[in-house]
Amino acid sequence: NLNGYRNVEKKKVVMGGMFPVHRRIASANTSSSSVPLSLGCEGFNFRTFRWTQTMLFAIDEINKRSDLLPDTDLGYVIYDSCFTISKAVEGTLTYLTGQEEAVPNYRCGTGAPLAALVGAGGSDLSIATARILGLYYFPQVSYSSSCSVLDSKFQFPTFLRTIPNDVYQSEAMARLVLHFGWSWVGTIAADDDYGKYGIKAFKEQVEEAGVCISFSETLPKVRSPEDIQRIVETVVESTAKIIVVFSSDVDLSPLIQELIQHNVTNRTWIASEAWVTSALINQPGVSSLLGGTLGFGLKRAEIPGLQRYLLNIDPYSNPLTEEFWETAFNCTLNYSRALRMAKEMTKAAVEQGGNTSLSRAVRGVPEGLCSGKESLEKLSNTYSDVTQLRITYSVYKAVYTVAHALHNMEICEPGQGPFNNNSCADITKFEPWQLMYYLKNVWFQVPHTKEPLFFQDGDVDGYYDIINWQVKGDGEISYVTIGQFNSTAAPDAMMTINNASIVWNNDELETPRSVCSESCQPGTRKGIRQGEPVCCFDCIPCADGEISNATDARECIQCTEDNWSNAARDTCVPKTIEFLDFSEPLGITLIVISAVGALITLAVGMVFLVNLGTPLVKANDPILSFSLLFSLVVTFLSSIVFLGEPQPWSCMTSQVGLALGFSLCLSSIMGGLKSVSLSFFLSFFLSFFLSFFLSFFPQIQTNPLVAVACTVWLIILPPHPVKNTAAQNIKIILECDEGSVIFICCVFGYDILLALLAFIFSFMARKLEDNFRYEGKSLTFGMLVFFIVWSSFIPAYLSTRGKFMVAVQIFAILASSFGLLACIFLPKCYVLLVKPEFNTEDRMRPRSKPRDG
Ligand code: TCR
Repeated sequence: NLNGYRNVEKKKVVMGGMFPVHRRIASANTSSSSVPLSLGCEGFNFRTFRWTQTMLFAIDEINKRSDLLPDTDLGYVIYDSCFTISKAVEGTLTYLTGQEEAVPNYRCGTGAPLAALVGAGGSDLSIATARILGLYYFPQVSYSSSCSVLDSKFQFPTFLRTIPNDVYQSEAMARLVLHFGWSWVGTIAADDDYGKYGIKAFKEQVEEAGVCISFSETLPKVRSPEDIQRIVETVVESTAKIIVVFSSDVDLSPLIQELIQHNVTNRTWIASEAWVTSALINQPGVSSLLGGTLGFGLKRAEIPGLQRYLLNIDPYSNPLTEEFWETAFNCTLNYSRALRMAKEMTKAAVEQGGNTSLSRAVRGVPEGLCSGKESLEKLSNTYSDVTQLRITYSVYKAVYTVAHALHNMEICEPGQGPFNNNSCADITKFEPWQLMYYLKNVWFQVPHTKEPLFFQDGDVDGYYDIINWQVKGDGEISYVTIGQFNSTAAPDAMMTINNASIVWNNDELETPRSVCSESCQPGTRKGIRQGEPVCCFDCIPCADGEISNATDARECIQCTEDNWSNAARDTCVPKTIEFLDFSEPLGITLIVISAVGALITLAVGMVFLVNLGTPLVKANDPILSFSLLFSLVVTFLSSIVFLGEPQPWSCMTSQVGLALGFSLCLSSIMGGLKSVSLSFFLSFFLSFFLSFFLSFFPQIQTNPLVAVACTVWLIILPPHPVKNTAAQNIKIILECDEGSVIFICCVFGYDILLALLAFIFSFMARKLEDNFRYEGKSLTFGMLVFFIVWSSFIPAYLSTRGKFMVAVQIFAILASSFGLLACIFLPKCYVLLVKPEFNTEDRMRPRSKPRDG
């Protein structure tokens, strides 16, 4: 009585259908002491049962049509794959071999040729069945197996599907994540081909774009509270606010229940197509967890008449409808069947006028019994909910695909067929590969939606609605389509999203952010954290002299030599230029001191000039005295040239002036001493030595060697101003570079030699002659001052920085010049100005042998 044919004369073809009507198989009896039986299934799934009924509805529709398969009636065999590979394989083998079907699989129409198998459900099931069916080149049209591996025509030669390949969905997800700038996401995948391949493709695309995966978890296929608990902990602990879930609703629902228990909120979930509109997930209480979810749904369609068909289901028509009814109304039909039998018996008995005891039993209907007349309309059940016909529509398309292929086979004109010798296939006894030919080349418009359907390598185009879960006032969630993804569009137009219409989790107005580390501001650079993804980093401030002017800079940039980083380290600013200026207090002081020094020297010169004829002046070779005074003026004035911004001329003048000034000064002193030394005690060698160095112009005492050396120095490697950027970071010190260290060493080394000699001679001369005693003493003293000043100069000079080095230099020059001036000329001036009575020939003449007299 399962005969689905309306017209007995028509040809018959049977179509197979396989649906995961149950969620799992009943737990196995592991004892091997008895014959193993095919396991029963449990967990009735209303949603997938709707798909089953949709197949029957479509077949019904086709059979009623006169333009599609006019001479053929479609029958069907339905198998329950129970969401399990073994059951799917079992069903396939049963289907192919035509053996006794196991309850609750049911068949309508026997003895007719088998057309394609519609379905198998999930990808892992389809992969298993497609391998078997492929052996016989038996076509399979799937409505929900979207896994990318199924597109291999080599492995699955007869597999076709009306659901887009998951590569499109993974790409769409990746684009969605990138669209909102999320760089830190967690992923959860089902432990099947759908989840694994889907999430793999997503990860690959997203990681290429620089997004990091915070965690990747796999949902257990079989109940495992520990695994669920572990995943919950990961989700709670992770800082990723975006969680991408590639899983069917059945596998995901235990995790969702557990997350609700843990009150997890403030996450945005990205749903794959399999759970995006699932009533199993969208149950009361999920709004705080799943509100704001974004996901991808297949094309939705209205199928007129489907709802009426679904509601008009006859509970008694087959074992699945019975179970459906019993589950939906939580009652049992078995009793009522028994009672119906009892009723009939009663009727018969009454007709026979006999015993009435049975009729009493009929009246006392026990609790929990279904009448079979319960109203499905009042029961709001996923089964009869036709608002989200997505997979359902895919099932509908799959059935029509097979029907159209059969139709094309049926209308084949003999002699114009596609097969050998232009033959046609006979619809009453065709080979599977012949139907496969027609299936591959099918092209039709789906009824009601007018969507054209055709296969490209067994696949259809990728089209998805982007669905947002928006929480309404009463806590219920509505699915709002906020955008589309279309794989056939141009790459940058594939995804369209209306950002404004999105409602985020907990009514947040702003797009949630999900980053591991906030981006690094200018002035800092990214510092990787060892062993963590690249999205997690520390922001390390740039070092002195380095800057970063962009956010998320990987490296700091070194400022150029003349620049230095500002306090914020985001721009290079010019270094401050430093030199000892005339106008600053220290500069002014130094100028005043040297000017005073020069003036005093000039004044002394005046005094000497006035007293030119006096014995004191005459006694000390006046020319030498004046050249000494002149050299002191030169050194005083050359110290002024050290000040101010160094210029080529000032560098040359200051260095050379100083060198020449000192050498003139020291040779004048030596000149005075020479006569002393020579006339009194010096050996031949010393006199030769001295005459070589000093006595080219004995009167002027300026050694031409020094002048020559200085000229060569100025021509070859002149002292010049340089910017010293190395000494101090934030300043450029303008200073004079000596040009040639060798020359400066030679010139000043010569000065030092002179100074040493002068010191030695004066020290010795101090005891020699009475006349010379005072002179010798004052010279010794002057040279001592000179040495002390310059030897203390060296450490002072080395320990100062910047413009103060110049100041130290000037101090040394001034101090030594003042020292010489004071020691040599103060006593003389004293005599000349204060005690002129001492200025007599007598006094100036050497005392005759004092010790004798
Ligand atoms: N493809 C999945 C299974 C699946 C599914 C669904 C299961 C899809 N959509 C909706 C239940 C409800 C998409 C697969 O395994 O390929």
